[in-house]
Amino acid sequence: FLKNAQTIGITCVPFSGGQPKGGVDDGPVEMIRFGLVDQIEGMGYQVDISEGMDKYRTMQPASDPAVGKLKNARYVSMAARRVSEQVRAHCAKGSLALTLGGDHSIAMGTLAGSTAVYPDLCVLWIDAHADINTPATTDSGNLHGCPLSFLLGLCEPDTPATQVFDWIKPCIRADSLVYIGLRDVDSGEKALLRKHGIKAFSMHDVDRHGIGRVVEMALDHVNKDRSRPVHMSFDVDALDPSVAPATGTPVRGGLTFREGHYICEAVAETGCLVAMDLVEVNPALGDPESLRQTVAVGCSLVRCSLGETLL
Ligand code: EXY
Ligand code: MN
Ligand code: MN
Ligand code: MN
Repeated sequence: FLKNAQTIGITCVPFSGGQPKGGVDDGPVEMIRFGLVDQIEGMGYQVDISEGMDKYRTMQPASDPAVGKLKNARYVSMAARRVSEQVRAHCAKGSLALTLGGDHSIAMGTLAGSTAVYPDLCVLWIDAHADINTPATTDSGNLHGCPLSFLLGLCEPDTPATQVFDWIKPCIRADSLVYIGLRDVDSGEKALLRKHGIKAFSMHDVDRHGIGRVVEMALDHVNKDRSRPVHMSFDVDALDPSVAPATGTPVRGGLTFREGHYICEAVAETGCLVAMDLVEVNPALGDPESLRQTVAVGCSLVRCSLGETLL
């Protein structure tokens, strides 16, 4: 693959069906309103924006009864499928696929799309949460807590849930995934991480080793020679709520402003980034200043991942 893409293919996904709180569907438009496209163009990139973002709002089925415990399963599946097509098209053109969410269930689509073009890519999942519940282990039934179980092929086979998501084929190997930022992981998720030997750097590890060493260890685990394409899925709730307050499932004790940016800078330095998700910005939560701060930090993380702060 070609390192350092010169075109950024943006997919806006105004979608909130993977969790119960309204407003996260307005994340993309707020980041665009903040000037993200001009900022990216100002860095010298071409920008190519997917058409028809409003379709995500209108594709909700009239009836979507629970599938086992899963809520809005048909809606999530349809939206993610469309995301996968848009991300796949950007990657196929050699553009870096940047997806603005929306809740994290849309990563079923972003990773299905990116891996269709780059089957050998590795995944950095930056999050307070592990998002690896299966249809059986989830307590909440919220699909933003589940995308990785579908992508890794960990779901219990031949259930109604696997039928609704039958278009998702396992596309990520357990040893090609690494987490940074975890601090709120369900017991069923911990068992899955252990069972499949998935590498995870929690906030405890960040405290212990420092962010520089953690990112180096994470990249060494999945991308020793810095030669594989990288998909970074960045959930803004990985950051401490004092830095990114406007998000649906905040957890205290998160990454500082600099730690979050350091991760993005180190990824930019590899030149290997082919896809990035920036998700879970919810402009409806909190006061106007919380909103401005969270949108601004989301845009800043994107720019840093594209090399803004490299000298
Ligand atoms: N583990 C919890 C659940 O499955 O409901 C919380 C998940 C929150 C997921 C946020 C998006 O990262
Ligand atoms: Mn809205
Ligand atoms: Mn998440
Ligand atoms: Mn999260």
